Amino acid sequence: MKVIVAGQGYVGLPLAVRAAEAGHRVVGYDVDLHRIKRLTAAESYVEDVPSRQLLAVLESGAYTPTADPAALAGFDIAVITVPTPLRDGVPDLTHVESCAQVLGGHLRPGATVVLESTSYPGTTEEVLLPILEKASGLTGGAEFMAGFSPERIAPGNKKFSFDATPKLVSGIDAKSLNAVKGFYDTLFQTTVPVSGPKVAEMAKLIENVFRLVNISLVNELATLAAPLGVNVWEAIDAAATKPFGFTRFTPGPGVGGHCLPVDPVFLSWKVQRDLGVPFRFVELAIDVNRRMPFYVVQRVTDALDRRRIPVAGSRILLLGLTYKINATDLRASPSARVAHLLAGLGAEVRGADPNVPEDQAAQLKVPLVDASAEEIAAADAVVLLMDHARFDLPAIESHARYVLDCRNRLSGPNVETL
Ligand code: SAJ
Repeated sequence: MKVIVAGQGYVGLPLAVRAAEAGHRVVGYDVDLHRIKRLTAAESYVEDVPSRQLLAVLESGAYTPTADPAALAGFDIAVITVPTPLRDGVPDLTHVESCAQVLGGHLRPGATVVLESTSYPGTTEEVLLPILEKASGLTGGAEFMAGFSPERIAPGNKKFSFDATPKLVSGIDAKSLNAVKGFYDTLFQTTVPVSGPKVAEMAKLIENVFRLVNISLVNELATLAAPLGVNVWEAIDAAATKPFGFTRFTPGPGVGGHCLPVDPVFLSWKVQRDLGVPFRFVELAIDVNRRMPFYVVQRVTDALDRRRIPVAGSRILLLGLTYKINATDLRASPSARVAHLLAGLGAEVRGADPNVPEDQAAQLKVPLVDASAEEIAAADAVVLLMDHARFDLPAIESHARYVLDCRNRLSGPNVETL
């Protein structure tokens, strides 16, 4: 079929390449000309899509990246994978709305539009559908199909490959569900039909709220176990030996990325707006996670105090600044927050992270250095925030005068654990 994937980011590009490999004629549509230029040159900027894989579908002619809306004409299936960020803590659907407007102009009878971008229950039927109908003059259901199918991209997750992850599919009516399921059946080993878009929209949010709440649980436990004299890491590992009814999460300096700090707010915002009551678990989880960078700073300053070293003027080396282990993304990184807070206290802060891309280093407010023996030995305090595989952990143990280990990877008389 002629497939449009609107939005060629970490969700849209893997989907577009997979659809091209599955035999569809795919147009990868994005409004960012710089991205289109890189895609046309077979330069992938998404870690899960190697450039050689992109080159293959470009050369076969199955995949065409473009910023030109005219290329959308005559599509059979259009998938919307544009960002749904928060703006001042409130869901921002402007990218979805403008994308729907453009697609609506090319919507023909018998075609299908699927929303993949994460949003609150009701978005597909209450926001997307009216825009498509107005822009096309067609009636959803009767003349074109529509549905929601959440993305389950796990950046860098080698264990669950793209097509092996079951895909939820939904439609505004039976015909739409058939069309959406039929399309995804050509890409995924397993598709899971649900009764309507709201169920699929809610399921996605349940997946991420589940993670957010459980991460905040172990984070709060970490702040309580230390003064109780309990090693929370060992206790969690012990609990994780229970083979059923338990999922292991680990404490950390906070929760970053583009999913967990954002998606749950779509649900808590909708509940507050429509029901006038707070979704307390999400609000509490966000509050606990937001405090973790402050807790890390407190632990560092306490350790400096014990050695009569004022935090102002102290030299601190932070190891791992991206938002999650082995990730190359700084988005909403709690480590960057720790750096900012310590610099605000007058510390001379340096960061070391081999995963930070050159073009993102500038947004960090601290100089980036190598995690060399000299840098480690020269620091009054070292903080291991993300235990990237590329770090030499024994070197940290042997050269650091003091290290706060936020990932329970180090041991030694100079090591304290979060
Ligand atoms: N984190 C912890 N402790 C944990 C797990 C995560 O502190 O036990 C922190 C991470 O350091 C990071 C944040 O939480 O700062 C988010 O981590 P994440 O593992 O949820 O990673 P993300 O943001 O890349 O989440 C994505 C999500 N995928 C989708 O939304 C489609 C999530 O649902 C996946 O489960 C996750 O990837 C994954 O498993 O890789």
